[in-house]
Amino acid sequence: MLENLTERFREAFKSITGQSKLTEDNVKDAVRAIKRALLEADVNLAVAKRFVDDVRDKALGAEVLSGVNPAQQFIKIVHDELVALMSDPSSRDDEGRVRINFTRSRPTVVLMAGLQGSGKTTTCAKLAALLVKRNKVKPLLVAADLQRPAAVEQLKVLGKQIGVDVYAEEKSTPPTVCRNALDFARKNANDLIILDTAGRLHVDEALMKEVSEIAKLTEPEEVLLVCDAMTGQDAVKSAKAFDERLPLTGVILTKLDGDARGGAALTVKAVTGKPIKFIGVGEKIEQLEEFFPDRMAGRILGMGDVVTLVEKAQSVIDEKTAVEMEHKLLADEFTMEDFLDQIEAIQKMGPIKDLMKMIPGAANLPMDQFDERGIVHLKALIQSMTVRERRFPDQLSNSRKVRIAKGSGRNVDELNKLLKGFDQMRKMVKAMSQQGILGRVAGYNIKRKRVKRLRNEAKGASKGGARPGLLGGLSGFGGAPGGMKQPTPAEIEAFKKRFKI
Ligand SMILES: Nc1nc2c(ncn2[C@@H]2O[C@H](COP(=O)(O)OP(=O)(O)OP(=O)(O)O)[C@@H](O)[C@H]2O)c(=O)[nH]1
Ligand SMILES: [Mg+2]
Repeated sequence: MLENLTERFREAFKSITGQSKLTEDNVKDAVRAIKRALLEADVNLAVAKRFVDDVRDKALGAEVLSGVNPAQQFIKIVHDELVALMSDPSSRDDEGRVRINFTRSRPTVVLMAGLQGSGKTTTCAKLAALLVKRNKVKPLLVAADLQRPAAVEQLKVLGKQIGVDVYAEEKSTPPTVCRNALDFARKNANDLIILDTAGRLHVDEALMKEVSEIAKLTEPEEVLLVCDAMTGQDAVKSAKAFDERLPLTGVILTKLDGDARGGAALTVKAVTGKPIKFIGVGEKIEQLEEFFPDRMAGRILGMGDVVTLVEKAQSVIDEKTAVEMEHKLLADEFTMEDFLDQIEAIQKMGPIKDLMKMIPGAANLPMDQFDERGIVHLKALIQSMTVRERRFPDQLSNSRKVRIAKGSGRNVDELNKLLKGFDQMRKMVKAMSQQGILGRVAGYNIKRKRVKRLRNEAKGASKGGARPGLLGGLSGFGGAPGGMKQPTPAEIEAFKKRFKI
């Protein structure tokens, strides 16, 4: 889904990666690449232009955050602009979920409209199934497409499949079917009716007349336009045409699973002012999802759940621990025990591979090297060392190495690799901390004075033998964008569930 767009954005960020600052020049290059990416995605010119102008202004006006590198800061700006492009707060409830305008005075009416083959009939059934689950409603599907001979039968089959009643009439007209369906729904105790209407190859007068007549007659609470994402700008154009004739309340974008470019997803809201409410991501009944602009932006940028990762990291590492570690490293007191602590803390955050996936660009990493078994082996080796050996791993004799390897069920080669890796890591982290980067890596904007105070406190703590739970253990995982909102309790719960914490 949206692979091409993701790839183009990745390329656009290249000109900023590794730069020390966002400057007029490097921002210009990145912005030009983003514009190209959007145009290739079939985003219309006006929308693309406005988008990159906004990104440029924000990037150049952004204050330098010491907790974030320029590429991350830039990605965050693009992410937020993408979200803004696709969002419509008025179509969301208090929890940020898609709002359906249910009424209590009569069965709620949802009218589905759209071009031929866009996925109306399938989506009627998908939506009914989704709302049964989400809102505990009792829907009725209405066969108001009398254009195509097999349409009624298709809806009946789908209704049967999901256990939802279907209302159909023989030798009738669509407006009559819909009006009678309302009466039937009242008697049948249905609190929701979904009208499946006919489609045409192109927007034409006969089609528009028929659906607007149905809309006038049934006064639907929701008029949803079903659009095929794969048709890009044509989908957007048809949305505009329908919007002029029907009181649209939202769009359902189907076949996003087959859409590599993403132009319709990006521009429907900007061009028509109507929000995407649901997306179709496959042919199966359950493959209809509520649309969340922030998740979509994350998908498009290929940054997975980096925002969640950063929030999670912030909740695990506190500022004080980061500074304590910096002190320990500078004083050469970083031991294998601290290393073990780090490994354990990272493990607590969830399966390593899942965590890796949340890191931008992680798709390019050799995932196999981050498996759980490897970590278990490392732990076994460290655990079979004595406390002294853990503190002074560089002083291990050969016979001690053999003993440690045996005790852990591993071999000396593996132990040597661990020792070498540990030594390299210590050197690398020490070099970083001497440049004062460590605090930044952990994602904190630690003010100089504060560092001094914390450092003094840390000195006392490490003398007393206190050990930090976790080094800015995510060093190299990237820092937290500044000003990141704190996760809500519900988000934390969802995250815990996802990573089985
Ligand atoms: N891959 C994929 N296929 C979909 C999706 N939604 C619908 N389809 C397929 O698109 C085709 C057309 O779907 P229909 O529901 O019959 O479309 P329609 O708009 O009712 O068509 P008409 O009634 O002829 O106007 C079917 O083969 C569906 O399975 C989706 O989200 N992903
Ligand atoms: Mg149909």
